[in-house]
Order: sequence, then structure tokens, then C-alpha cells
Amino acid sequence: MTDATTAPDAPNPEDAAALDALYGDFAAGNMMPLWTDIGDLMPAAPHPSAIPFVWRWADLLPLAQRAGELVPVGRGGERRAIALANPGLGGRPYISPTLWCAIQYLGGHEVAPEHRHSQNAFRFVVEGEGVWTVVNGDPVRMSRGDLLLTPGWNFHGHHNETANPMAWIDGLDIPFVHYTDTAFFEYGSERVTDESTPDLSRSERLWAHPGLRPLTGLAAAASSPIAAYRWEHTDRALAAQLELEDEGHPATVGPGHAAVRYINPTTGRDVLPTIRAQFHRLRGGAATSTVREVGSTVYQVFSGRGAFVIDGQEHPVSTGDIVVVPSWAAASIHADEQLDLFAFGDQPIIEKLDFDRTLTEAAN
Ligand code: GTQ
Ligand code: FE2
Repeated sequence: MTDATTAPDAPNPEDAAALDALYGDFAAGNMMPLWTDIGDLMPAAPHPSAIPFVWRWADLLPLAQRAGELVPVGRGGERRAIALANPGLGGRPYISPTLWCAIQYLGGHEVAPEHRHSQNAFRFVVEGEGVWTVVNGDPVRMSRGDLLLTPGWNFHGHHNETANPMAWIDGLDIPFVHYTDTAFFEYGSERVTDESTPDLSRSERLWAHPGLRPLTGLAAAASSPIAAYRWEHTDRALAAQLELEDEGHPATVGPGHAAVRYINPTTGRDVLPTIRAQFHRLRGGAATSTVREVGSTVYQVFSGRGAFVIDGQEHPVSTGDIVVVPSWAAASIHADEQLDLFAFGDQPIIEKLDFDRTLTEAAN
């Protein structure tokens, strides 16, 4: 942070010794000078420790299955969840500085006991069925393509109704909550408190009617009261955007690129206070612009094949693969065939703090 007019000459040996002593005394006094670290602490633009990375479903699932054979699920361990650890984050079980992403595996007829915690959570199901997650006593069916919410401090447990195992992904704000020292946790019932298996949760029956809000729920809530966002709705909304585009009505976010955000109907904003969830559909041959965005985003390929190009490097992806795009990385998405992508990110945190920035680099 010096220039030619202010840069001091090389210190003489006396000054060098005095400077060493000063730095030693800083350390002894639990003090650190800004000037030796300013490039790292106050960069011109974000340079994340997290790196762009892809986990293959073909690698994740067999390892989760092995855990299913060897590791019981129950009180104490709570969940058979295996976190995706970003190689840039020093061995922490974090996919990005703010987000946790895990594959969770529940064998036939297994039960993951109820508990609650400050951390906000969701599940997304890329394949399988047969598990109900019970959120505050409300049984919520988990099926392919569904987004299930467990907002902070809601009791939740999972139980597999069938003899077949099921795997899904979890997204939570565990790293952010850890970093801010804001976590609380409580055990609940060892069995789920309602073992019934209704098609629709009570939350959906009350809340999930398009454009309609119950008059018993007029207050704004920090998290969505809808426990399950069903695939049939997501699929239909995306298909309609592409049909409208074909009919000459602007509806897509880019050419051949349909996208929706899951929202909290009490605010019109993100489903969770810390996590944004969206879904993208690209027609075969379509590509997005190259965009940099503050905050980290994680994608899971729901179906199809394509590639992410992140900071100039191409990562081919297919069904189930999970991709993390770190803050301010330049990313574009390319579809070889129709590409369906579930996405989640930490943008609600960033926007609340007014740190949001995006830069569209180039059209493809
Ligand atoms: O299913 O309740 O991946 O509490 C991490 C923490 C899942 C869960 C995770 C959790 C859960
Ligand atoms: Fe949990």
C-alpha cells in the first residue's frame, strides 16, 4: 500500500531490529498490523478460498451406500449425512464458506430421530421415494424433484416407510451459523412424532394454492410456511416458460433458459432467511451468459447433460452431479441436451447486508 513517493528506504540494521522487536511485541500483546496482510483482507475483488469443484453422483451414492451398511443411524450421531468438503476450505465439511451440502442416506425402515437447531435446512430429492420427513409434527412426503424445507428451530426427523434405501441432498447454513457463533440445538423424540404417510403435508393443504393465502396466516414469516415444493409445479412452471418463449412471449431469463425461484408466500422473498433456492431448465444447445456474482451457489443436476465453465475451466456434468461456484467466479452453463438444474446459494445473507454485486461478462 505504498508507492514510490512514500516508500521508505530499506531500514538500516538498527531499525530492522527495532521493527522485529515491535512485531514481536505486537504478537505478545495479541495485536496484528493491518499493513502486512492488507492484500488478503481487503482485496480489490473477492478471491475465495473455496474453489470451483464437482462431485459426481456416481461417486457419492456408492459411498453413502457403504455408510448405510456400516454406520447405524440414531440418537447422538442423528443423521447419516456425508458433507461435501470444498478442497479450498482447509478440511472443514463446508461446500462454501457459508453453506453445507451433504448426501443423506436412510436404509429401509430406518428412522432418523427428531431434533431441532438454529440452522436452516432443506432437502432436495434427485431420485427415489419412500421417506417422510416430519417437520413440527407434520409428515412431509419426499419424492423425486421435491424441495422440502426445515426452517431453523423446527423439530424434524425422517423415517423410511419402505424396505428400499433412499438418498437425497441436504443444504444448510451450518458454516455461517458456526462462524457467527449463533447455534443452538435440542434433541426431540427418538421416533418421529407422527408416523402417518399422507400424500400432502398439512402445510401444503393450508398454503400451497397458487396466489391464495389463508387469512389465518397474514403475518410475514422469516421462512416459508410451505414444507414441500412439489416437482409437478416446478416442472410445469418451467415448461410453460419455454412454451411461451416458443409462442413469442418473453418469459425466459435468457434464450432457451427457463428459471424459477422458490419463494416464501408470506413475503414473496426467499424460502429461508439464509438460503436461496432456484431451478433452471436449459434447452439442448442453450447456454447462459458468463456471470460473476457475490456469494456462493451450489447446483445439482436433476436431469440431462451439459457443462459448467467456471473461470475458464470446463466441467462436464450429468444427472446427480453437484457443482459449487464460489463467490465472484465467472460461470456459464451449457446444455448438451435439456438440462434441469436445482440451485441453492447464500444470496439472502448477502443481499440483507447490501453486499450483492453481479457482473455479466459476455454473451455466449
Ligand atoms: O437431516 O436434520 O445434512 O441436522 C446436517 C444436519 C442433515 C438433518 C444434515 C442435520 C440434518
Ligand atoms: Fe437437522
